[in-house]
Amino acid sequence: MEPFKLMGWESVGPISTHLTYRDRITAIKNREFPLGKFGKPVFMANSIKGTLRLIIKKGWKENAFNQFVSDLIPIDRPLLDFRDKWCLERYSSKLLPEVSVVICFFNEAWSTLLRTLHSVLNRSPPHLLREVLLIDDFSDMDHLKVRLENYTRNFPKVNLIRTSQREGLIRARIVGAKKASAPVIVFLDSHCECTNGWLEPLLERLVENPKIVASPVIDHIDPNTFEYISQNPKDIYIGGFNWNLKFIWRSIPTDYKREHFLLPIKTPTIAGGLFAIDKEFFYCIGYYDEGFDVWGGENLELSFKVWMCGGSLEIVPCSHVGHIFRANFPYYTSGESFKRNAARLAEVWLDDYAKYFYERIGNAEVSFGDVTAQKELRKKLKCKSFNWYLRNIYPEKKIPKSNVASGQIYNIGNIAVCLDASVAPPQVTGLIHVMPCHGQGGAQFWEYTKDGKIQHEDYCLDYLFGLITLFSCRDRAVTQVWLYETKTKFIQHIQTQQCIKIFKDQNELTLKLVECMNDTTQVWSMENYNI
Ligand code: LR7
Ligand code: MN
Repeated sequence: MEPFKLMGWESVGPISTHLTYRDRITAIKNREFPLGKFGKPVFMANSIKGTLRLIIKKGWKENAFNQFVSDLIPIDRPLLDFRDKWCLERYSSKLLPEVSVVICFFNEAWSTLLRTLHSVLNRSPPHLLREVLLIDDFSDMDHLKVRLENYTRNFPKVNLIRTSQREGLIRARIVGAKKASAPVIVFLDSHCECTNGWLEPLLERLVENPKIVASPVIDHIDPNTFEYISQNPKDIYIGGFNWNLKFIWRSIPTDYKREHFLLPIKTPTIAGGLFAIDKEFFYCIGYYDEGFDVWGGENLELSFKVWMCGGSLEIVPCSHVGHIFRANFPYYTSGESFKRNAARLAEVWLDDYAKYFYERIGNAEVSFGDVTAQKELRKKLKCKSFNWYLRNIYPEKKIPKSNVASGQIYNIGNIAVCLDASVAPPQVTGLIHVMPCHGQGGAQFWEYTKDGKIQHEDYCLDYLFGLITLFSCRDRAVTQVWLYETKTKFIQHIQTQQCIKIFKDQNELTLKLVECMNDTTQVWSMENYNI
């Protein structure tokens, strides 16, 4: 049998190197050598081959994280206490309300689901934890059937509830909210780890004001090594959104005033998976829109609704919960269902600002169903306008200006190709591509602004180190100024006086700046040109 090197062993005790991987894994499973202790990473050698490699691959495919590593880590692994002394002295569990913790899951791995559960059971003051509701959203994996039923039976506070059809996470959460018996509901994703003292600071906010919806700081659990990476409390992110109606993380505005960096921070939006809410308040604002399918949009719906209808959202720096951030979905969800959710959101809550969303999806017709009930609720609750929300809650949010042009930018010579900003999100700064035009906005939605910028969200077409790239827009950046002339249809870079040309590079299309010349590879069309 091939030797199997699982790095990181050094940290858990002496191990004889001649053991085969099976022996080693047995040893780990018998907890002779607990891996991932205190949130430490588990590294695997790249050279693993054979059956084991296939098992690891399957784990990634089914979960979009390294299930093999997760399975080796105890379901109740200890974590470090990340709390600052300030937090330790400030919070106690006295005089706080009881909670129902609701965890919805669809085909979650055994180890991650149970690690979530045990972190709740072990790290919540028992007198505050009335129940944990596990909502199974019609999973079909075997381990979530009888095995899970038998397991949860050992824990009187744990209640396993199954939906009778796949509802999607939004309606599954509503099922949980309706079943919850405690006065406060705390939602968690099914692959989280709560840290010591996570609950009390959240509840304290709801006691202060039941219309506050409180989110913990969401720490990262690495999807590959399962390292627990705590966010620096001095550098916490809050929520925002872009006009595609997706949630984004952003730094705290520099002029935001707080007496202490560990005090709760108001946030215009929350990421959506992890938060505490007063049950009565959640009921009053109509839970979520039940017309939302599978995934997405409900976080902004809740955020807009809470602020506009008299509540507020906060991130509480003394409360830390880890979440596995993964790069893709392990389950099927179509762009269409997100678009439908977003359209419902825009129709009900965005007033005139809905047009910016529709522009960004190519002004496509979306069949979003019936939203009368949601509109009536908004009226009944006398909620404020979206304009009020933007001015008072999210004043930093840039309202799209009236632009010279907006939409796709396509090449006349190759009429089917468009400028495309789709670079993987964390590295949005990067080379700009040309791709087949799809007419659906998104990464092919550009604005040509009055000051000569060619802009996608907060990123601008730039010319740096001899490359046409995408870079954060800056007010006085000379490298970001372009002239589009309606007569020649050239896109000219002002600083260098050169024009954008398409090159064919071994079947791949690339962009370069060259001397301006009347050639169809340099001729571009900007949609909706207004001046
Ligand atoms: O059909 C489904 N039914 C479910 O019950 C699909 C999913 N789910 C469960 C799933 O098992 C998980 O527990 O719903 C939960 C969330 O699904 P994820 O983990 O695939 O979503 P995510 O972490 O990628 O997405 C974030 O945005 C979602 C938008 O709908 C939800 O609000 C998630 O709760 C949210 N997660 C977080 O806020 C954690 C922080 C990450 C960020 C940003
Ligand atoms: Mn998640």
